[in-house]
Amino acid sequence: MERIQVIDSHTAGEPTRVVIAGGPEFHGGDLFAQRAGFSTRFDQYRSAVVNEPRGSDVLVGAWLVPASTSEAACGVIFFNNVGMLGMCGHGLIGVVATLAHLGRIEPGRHLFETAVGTVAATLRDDGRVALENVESYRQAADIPVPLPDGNFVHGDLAWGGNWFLLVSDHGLGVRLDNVEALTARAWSIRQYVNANGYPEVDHIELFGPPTRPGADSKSFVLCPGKAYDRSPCGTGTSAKLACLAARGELPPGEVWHQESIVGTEFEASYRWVDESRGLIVPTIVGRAFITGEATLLLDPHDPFCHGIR
Ligand code: PYC
Repeated sequence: MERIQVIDSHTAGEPTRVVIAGGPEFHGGDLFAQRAGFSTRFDQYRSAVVNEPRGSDVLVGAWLVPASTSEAACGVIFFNNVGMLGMCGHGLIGVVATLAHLGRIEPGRHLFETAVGTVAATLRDDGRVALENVESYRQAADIPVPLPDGNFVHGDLAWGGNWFLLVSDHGLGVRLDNVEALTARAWSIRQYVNANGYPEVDHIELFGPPTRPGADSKSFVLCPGKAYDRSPCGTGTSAKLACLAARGELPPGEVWHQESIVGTEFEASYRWVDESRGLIVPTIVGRAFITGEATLLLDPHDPFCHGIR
């Protein structure tokens, strides 16, 4: 019987399962290479940790691995029900809350290495975390996307640690009771852009007017495995900031309140890295709550030892 120790949390409603012990050994080095090694050699552990019967489609996993430098608290490999992620904003906030829960970090600024770059997270005394994400940018604006009914929507393509297509003219209510229609629309948009020159787009964001007092916008974010993000999505909000910055619709330093489909919120702002190239560093502020401490048991006789894939 193999044992894997995990800490579960949620950030603004979106769950994260952090693997703190057990499973394959990682020997450090560049995080992109460590993620590639995990993906090619140990994908069954990804599935065992996040997929049913131990997990669910919405669960994001975060495997703590050695960092390549001593300046970083650790390296983190993020993954979901269908594969690897680049960065994960809600997940990183979950990692910080987990390490604080374990007494491994104190309030203050900490660095974390991910497969797409090093990020900084400041744990505040009140438990909130301010995440300085990887450099983000808008790659293309107003890409026309035909819908099955013959109408068109338009999307901005942006990088925020994962690739997003951001769509506002989708015509649907961004409400929890409309999740099926939002999922179908986002999935058809994703299939079109992936088949027509943008195979890298992994997440789709549909925006609408906010319902929460003080919020600037509400979003529905569809993840690569067809689950929707319960949080406003840290990397997605970073992509949103890059688009707002590129359009001149949000000055650096001003706070953007991004509401999620379940009514939770991230506070987001940015600073320019290179205005001429539209490069920003986003800061996302949110909070995670610990929901469980568990040991996963991997019984080799169990037909679903490595999850239902
Ligand atoms: O918060 O960046 C995020 C994220 C990505 C996928 C799910 N959450």
